[in-house]
Amino acid sequence: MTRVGILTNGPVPDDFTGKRLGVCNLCEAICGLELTIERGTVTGVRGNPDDPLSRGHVCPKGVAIADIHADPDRLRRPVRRVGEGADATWVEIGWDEALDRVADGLAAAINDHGRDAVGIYLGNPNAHSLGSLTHGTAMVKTFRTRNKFSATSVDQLPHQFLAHLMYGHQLFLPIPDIDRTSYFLVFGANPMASNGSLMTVPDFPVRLRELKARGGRMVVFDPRRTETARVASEHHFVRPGTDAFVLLAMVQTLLAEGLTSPAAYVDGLDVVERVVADFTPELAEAHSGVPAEEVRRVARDFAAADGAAAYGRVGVSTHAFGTVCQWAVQLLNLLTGNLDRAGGTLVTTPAIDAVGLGLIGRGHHDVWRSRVRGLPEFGGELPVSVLREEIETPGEGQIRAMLTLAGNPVLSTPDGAGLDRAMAGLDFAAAIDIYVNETTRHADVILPPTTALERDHYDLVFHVLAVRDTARFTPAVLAKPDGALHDWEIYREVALRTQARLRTKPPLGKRLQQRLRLSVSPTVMVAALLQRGGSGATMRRLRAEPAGVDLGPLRTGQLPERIPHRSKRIDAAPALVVADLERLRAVEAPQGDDLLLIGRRHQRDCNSWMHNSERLTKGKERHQLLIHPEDLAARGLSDGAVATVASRVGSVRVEVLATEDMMRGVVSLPHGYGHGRDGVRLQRANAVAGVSINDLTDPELLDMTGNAAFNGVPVTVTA
Ligand SMILES: Nc1nc2c(c(=O)[nH]1)N[C@H]1C(S)=C(S)[C@@H](COP(=O)(O)OP(=O)(O)OC[C@H]3O[C@@H](n4cnc5c(=O)[nH]c(N)nc54)[C@H](O)[C@@H]3O)O[C@H]1N2
Ligand SMILES: Nc1nc2c(c(=O)[nH]1)N[C@H]1C(S)=C(S)[C@@H](COP(=O)(O)OP(=O)(O)OC[C@H]3O[C@@H](n4cnc5c(=O)[nH]c(N)nc54)[C@H](O)[C@@H]3O)O[C@H]1N2
Ligand code: SF4
Ligand SMILES: [Mo]
Repeated sequence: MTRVGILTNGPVPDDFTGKRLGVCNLCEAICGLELTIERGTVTGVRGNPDDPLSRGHVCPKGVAIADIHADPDRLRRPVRRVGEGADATWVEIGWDEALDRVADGLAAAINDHGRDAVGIYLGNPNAHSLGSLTHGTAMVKTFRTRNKFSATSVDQLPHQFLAHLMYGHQLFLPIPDIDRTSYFLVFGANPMASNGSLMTVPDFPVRLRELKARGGRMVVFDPRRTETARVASEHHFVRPGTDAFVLLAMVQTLLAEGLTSPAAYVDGLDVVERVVADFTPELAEAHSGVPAEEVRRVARDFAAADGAAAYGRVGVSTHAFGTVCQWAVQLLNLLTGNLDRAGGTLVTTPAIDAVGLGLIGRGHHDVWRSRVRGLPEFGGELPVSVLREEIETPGEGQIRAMLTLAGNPVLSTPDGAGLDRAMAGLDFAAAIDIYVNETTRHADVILPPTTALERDHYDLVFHVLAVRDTARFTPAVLAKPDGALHDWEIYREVALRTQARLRTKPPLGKRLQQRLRLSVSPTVMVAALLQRGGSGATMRRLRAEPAGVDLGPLRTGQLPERIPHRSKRIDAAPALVVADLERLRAVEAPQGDDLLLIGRRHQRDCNSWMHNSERLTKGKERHQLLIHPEDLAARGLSDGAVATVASRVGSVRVEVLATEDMMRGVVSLPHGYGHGRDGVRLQRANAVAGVSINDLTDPELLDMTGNAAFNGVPVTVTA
């Protein structure tokens, strides 16, 4: 039971002083919080030790969560832009006027130019808001535009595409059983800073310590000696963009040396054996710089371990061969019998099984293509790398109006500077966001919802991806202020008011159905879904146990029954992925002295926002270009100098920081910086605006899915 059980079922009164449980929604670790409240204001934040998943963990961002609520820069009322660029001013307007203006602007684009004239971008925080998950996607559906984009295609699209092909559902993602594994093989992830991704693993540092204490090992492949690499049992530098060679050579080694023990429900292993035969460790060495003998040894160690889990994340997702990398990661787990095994990778059994209940579709591929470049959709979305050209290229289906939901694509997607210019030319733009940022500064109207502390929360997505099965419902801690709207209420109004203005409306029955669907609150939906899920974690129970209900360690013996494919079999060799090996074979081993640019995250950064939080930005600057001292000297530059970094797409001027943590030939910039643009309204902004890595990344560099290949962008660095 909880230690802080008082007043858990409604917002605290204005004069409340005491403790309250809360939740952090700033990353995938979903930590439970214990808040200290003095006269209605949050004055202290710590991790809740009674949370069965996060066990008291909290990071600096979580501690800063109340600062967002208190932030004077945050929008609390709808605003309308008057003027452009540096001269723009923002005028507060009432909700009715704001919603009508948005509906007018979007409906005009549709009435004059057709449905595809509205482009929509959904940013990362949508996955972290209950109202966005229950109502945001429903609103987006009412627009029926083909020009739908999200952070998925600058992030985990390869995982979803592959899961769809191999297992039959885009979100059927086996999770490393970190609490029991004895060999954790990590490619391109830095959970010590990121707290895990597609693996909800709060308290990673302690879980890793426990792993090592039971004799387990963590082996990391990364072009930078990261915070995670430093605490690993082994770290191997790998040249950016070449992991597919290394991973496939590991698969090849397993097969060549007879180290495999796959389950009976796996098809296509003969094909795998045939197509990976020429991906030898020697070829991997030539491309990646990882010695062939090390590739073989890691493969053998992996196969020999009693419970081993391979895992690859952003470093090998936003990658020219992201899908092939994720395929090889799945194969390592499958071939060694580690899928569905304790200490291997396991499917979760959440209280609301969004996959099993069919709340999220299985995914579909290439049902339509982007108008200009002809890139295929996946799951109803186009790769965001085509957004700029879809705005700028005239003709039928051109995007005339944009709606962004909790997103900042000007900083977050390839060639952000180009997108920035394109957005200035739109007929109309609207944003649902709590800040005037680099993207929303182009909006005609911004609609700001309540923030995390003011709304009820259940993690529909991240319990599905967690290293332990738990369930937790967190009622809003603070009351919704007068004159504020929750995000789901904004979605309902935007959808209904826009539809009311369309010349061609859907049939009345359909519209009534949509109105009803959008008017039921997220909390009521969660209660119904918990009931349907049948785990015993009902809403009544979750309200009585607000720290969360423990449903136990991830379960084994789930397969083949839970494989989403109707055949209940796994396709180990999807034809589309196998075909991409031709492109990989055509890659030439590196030569010349171009540097390769990669990204990074820091424990106190939060994608493209929160850079105005003093708590998070004080101390040493961390926006610099990291570069190996010899690479720096070879360019006649000294540590701390300002250098020009240039790619095919653009250039930036930024301070360099010499460090032997970088592999030779590789440089690193964090993403999410570059706040120096005109008209961005952050009065509290830290003096360091930094530069945007995405002014250098290239919308032409893509994975087979169209996912952005941020890592391994060729750049020059000059004085
Ligand atoms: N080069 C490079 N680029 C990258 C990456 C990389 O590693 N390298 N990473 C990529 C990845 S993984 C991701 S997920 C994307 C993220 O990029 P985006 O999808 O752009 O998401 P954020 O940067 O998190 O932007 C969030 C916006 O949402 C707003 N916001 C915050 N909370 C709320 C809320 O509760 N409601 C509403 N309505 N708005 C809110 C914030 O004000 C902010 O403007 O960036 C990608 N870009
Ligand atoms: N503090 C903090 N936490 C976050 C976020 C944040 O902004 N700040 N963002 C959240 C989001 S949206 C996400 S998606 C997750 C991401 O979670 P992670 O994937 O763990 O995060 P990154 O730090 O981007 O890790 C990518 C790693 O890949 C390495 N890398 C780059 N290129 C290559 C390559 O070609 N090969 C290999 N092997 N490695 C490469 C980089 O050096 C880096 O260490 O983090 C989440 N958590
Ligand atoms: S690890 Fe993630 S969820 Fe936990 S406190 Fe930090 S930002 Fe919040
Ligand atoms: Mo992400």
